[in-house]
Amino acid sequence: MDKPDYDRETSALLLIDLQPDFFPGGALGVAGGDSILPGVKKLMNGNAFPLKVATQDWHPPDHVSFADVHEGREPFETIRCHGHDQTLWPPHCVQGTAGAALHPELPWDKVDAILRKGRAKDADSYSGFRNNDNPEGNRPPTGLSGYLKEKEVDTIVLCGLARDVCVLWTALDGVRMGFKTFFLWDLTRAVNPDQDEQTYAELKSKGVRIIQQEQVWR
Ligand code: VGL
Ligand code: ZN
Repeated sequence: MDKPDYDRETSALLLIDLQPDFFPGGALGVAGGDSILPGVKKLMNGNAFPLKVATQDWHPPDHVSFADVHEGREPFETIRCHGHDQTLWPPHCVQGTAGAALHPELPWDKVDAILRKGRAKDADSYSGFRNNDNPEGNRPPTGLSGYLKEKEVDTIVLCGLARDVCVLWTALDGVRMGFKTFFLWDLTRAVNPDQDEQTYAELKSKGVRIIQQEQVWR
């Protein structure tokens, strides 16, 4: 398989939402999630990337994305929120709970920075770069883009959960923010695998490059 064309020195590995709540048995468990652990661990322990950054979904107990805070609503329904659609999820990644922790089987000592997102009660944040929205109708940045640029990163390579939600949104924002963006397809899994074809097509059409884990190992 061809190596992707980017400069190792200016690349960063982005580890998206690797938290027990997104793994099988978790509050919002993603089927097949456990199967990405060995490959993710290998990249975390290896030297393919000079910088490694993680995101951590980190919600208050009454977060707007939780179905149970909306009278009569069920998980996976959609509501209107700040003028756009918001999927309602089972409560997950509640600040300070075991399900919200960084996955206990991964080597977190190898990670340079950890960014918590979704902390405000009334706005969701799928992307590591910007909130989904806020009551004023804009998408405030998290600061991750500035951090990476100050570290002279021009290329980001993403893995984690979930393929069709937070990894997808972070990749699309990565392109919008000017990063050469790679998506490690086999080191992600979807909440809704029926969306895979659509996710793949959307990534491609927006300029995200889709690769497999063997392409970065060295
Ligand atoms: C995620 C749904 C809700 C994710 C986070 O990490 O993909 N999905 N919050
Ligand atoms: Zn969430």
